[in-house]
Amino acid sequence: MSVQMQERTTDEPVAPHEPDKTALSEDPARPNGPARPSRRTVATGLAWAVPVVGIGAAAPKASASPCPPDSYVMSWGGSSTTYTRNSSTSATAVTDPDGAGWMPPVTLSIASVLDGRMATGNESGSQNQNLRISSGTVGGTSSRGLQLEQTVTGTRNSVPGRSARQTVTFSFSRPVTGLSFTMTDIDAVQGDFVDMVELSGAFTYSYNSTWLQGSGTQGDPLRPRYWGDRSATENLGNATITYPGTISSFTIVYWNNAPSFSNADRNQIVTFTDFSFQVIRQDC
Ligand SMILES: [Ca+2]
Ligand SMILES: [Ca+2]
Ligand SMILES: [Ca+2]
Repeated sequence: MSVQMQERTTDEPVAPHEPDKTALSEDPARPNGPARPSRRTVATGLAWAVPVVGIGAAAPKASASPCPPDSYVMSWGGSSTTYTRNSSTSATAVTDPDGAGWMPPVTLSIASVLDGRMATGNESGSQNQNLRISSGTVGGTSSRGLQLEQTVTGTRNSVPGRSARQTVTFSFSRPVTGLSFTMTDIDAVQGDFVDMVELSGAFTYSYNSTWLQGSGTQGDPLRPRYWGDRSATENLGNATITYPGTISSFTIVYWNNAPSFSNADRNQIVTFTDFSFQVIRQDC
């Protein structure tokens, strides 16, 4: 019989609690080893209030233009953005800050591809929040969230690791500069899931290094340091991502690094806060 323990959706208010501080394995190359504290965990244990800031790759400078930048916010659930979920693997968002004014709308196309033993939604099929906007705010922020929800499928006798994954491509209709957003709810529950997040391209990241680790690359994904289910009111699973250069698209790879499975529903969730960015026209 399946235990109905699920990763809480962001719609579900949960009272804050003292987080469990049982450490996960720090080495992504040895994902299935026993959870253990590491020297680095101890060394950074005092850095509660100091976010770690790193650079995923060398960032190009924004292209020169005589035009002042136009600022946009793709606001999940906000009136300035029209969001359409076509399916659990396809969505479109359109934002136009000044409506009929001279700033042109920007369209964001979102497309998910599933590999291996990975499906969208939860394992029992009773819920599917993938590419759905949360009804409430996420990660202790004032923003509603664009959610990814997925589950490993098949036998519980083996863990698929990264061979089961969701790859989400975000494509903008115009090149955007300085794209920034926060990912929330990067967490882990024993026997169930360990959120692993990789991003493409040249970005910087910032998070509370007491709770999160990694640089967001394939070899060193963003991931939690400790077991514990972060709720919608907590910011301990938050990582802020910024693409300082000009990009037209980026990709997220999301997978489950649980070292073993219990009978829990193996769904896992991460969310994105509003996307803020600039468009630099070349024709003013
Ligand atoms: Ca306009
Ligand atoms: Ca959670
Ligand atoms: Ca999560």
